Amino acid sequence: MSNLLDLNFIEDCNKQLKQEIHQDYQALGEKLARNNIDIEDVLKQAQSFSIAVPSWGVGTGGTRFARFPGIGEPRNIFEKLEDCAVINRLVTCTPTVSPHFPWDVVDDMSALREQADTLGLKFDAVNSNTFQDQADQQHSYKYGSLTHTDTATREQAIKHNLDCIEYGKALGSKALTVWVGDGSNHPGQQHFSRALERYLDSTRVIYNALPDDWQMFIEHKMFEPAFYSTVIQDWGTNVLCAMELGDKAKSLVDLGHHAPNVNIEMIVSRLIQFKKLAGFHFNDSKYGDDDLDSGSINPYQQFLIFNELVDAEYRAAEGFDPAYMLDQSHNVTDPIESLMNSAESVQRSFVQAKLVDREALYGYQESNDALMASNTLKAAFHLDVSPILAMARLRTGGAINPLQAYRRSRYREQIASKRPSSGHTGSGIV
Ligand code: RM4
Ligand code: MN
Ligand code: MN
Repeated sequence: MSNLLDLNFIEDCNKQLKQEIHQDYQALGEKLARNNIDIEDVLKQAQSFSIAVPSWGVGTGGTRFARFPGIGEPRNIFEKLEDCAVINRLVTCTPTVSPHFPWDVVDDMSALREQADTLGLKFDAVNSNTFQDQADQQHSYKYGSLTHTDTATREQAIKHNLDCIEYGKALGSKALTVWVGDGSNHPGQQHFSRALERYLDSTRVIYNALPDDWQMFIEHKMFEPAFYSTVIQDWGTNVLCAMELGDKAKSLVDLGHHAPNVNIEMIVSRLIQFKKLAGFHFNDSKYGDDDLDSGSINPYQQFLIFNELVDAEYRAAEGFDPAYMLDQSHNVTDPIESLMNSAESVQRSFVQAKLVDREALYGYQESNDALMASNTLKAAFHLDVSPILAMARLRTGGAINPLQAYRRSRYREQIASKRPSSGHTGSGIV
């Protein structure tokens, strides 16, 4: 496919950087050793981290105003997988892909699974889509899907989710993520509790169709496309529904789907405590559901979220097994570059959180030493763990500097001639 998948090429890219990275790794190792931390242990933790790439993220995104396509965009799920493989080849922490249906439906799902296998990829949670109409569909989702007032429309939306479970089974997935845009634009337009009752009636049917070893991830979002009210608008409604449905239903946290200034790390803690944390859609935001690159705006928040996650691991919290996924829209960057950067950014927060002196923190909490508690977190956040991340990649056959290697490969330029432009410049969510 490309020289990028060639071990020799990556080896060659790493050659010039190897000496420097060994020196930096050693220096950081000595620094950590002064705090009785073995850098090799931290490295193993870094290598254990993995995060799924969204199939819809490898195409250029857009806003409701316009989309400015890049060159060599993938035109179907097979090409999307090729790009995902390039990402994983270089960063080595993205071995899974989260597909979105019907966008990624193909006639032969087993062929898709085979291609993924060949590329060294597996599938994470499958996503349903009842937030837009498809060309061939009978009932419109203009006024809602799983919560629509019309029974036939609800049934159609339920059927789509059941189909997604079947696609997922064929691909080896173990979870269905359900996000609905259902809501209203005018006060009075929708009866709040009736709409939620309909949601629960619909999702119960979907829940009951889940295989025993599957989970249902419920995703909330405060607003957009509905601008007055949204049926599953926040983590409160989300977790109430997950509790109503049963143990296999959990709440998914998309970082951009909250009101500004909401304490997301605290929501995470609550969901962990009640065994209801499904996992994450990582991205960053400044104003709303901006879908910016993870850690590009507020890396401290991302670290504080991982502080809660690592704390749960440290305390061996029961039922704790969150799924990590990226969910971003790359409007002005090469999606492959953004996804590599973001995967590393999330991995960085994870590793930094591993370096929090947890016993010291608990001590400061018990003695009400607010300043030292805060400084304990800051100490880990300020550590530059780049050498650990680079060494983790080097030892697993990835690139010391993924971005540099990717640009040097000229993958995008090469692939552009094989993938003529789709010409689609209209608005688009992704
Ligand atoms: C939504 C939400 C969902 C994703 C779609 C494309 O805002 O984040 O997770 O499936 O976008
Ligand atoms: Mn999302
Ligand atoms: Mn979103």
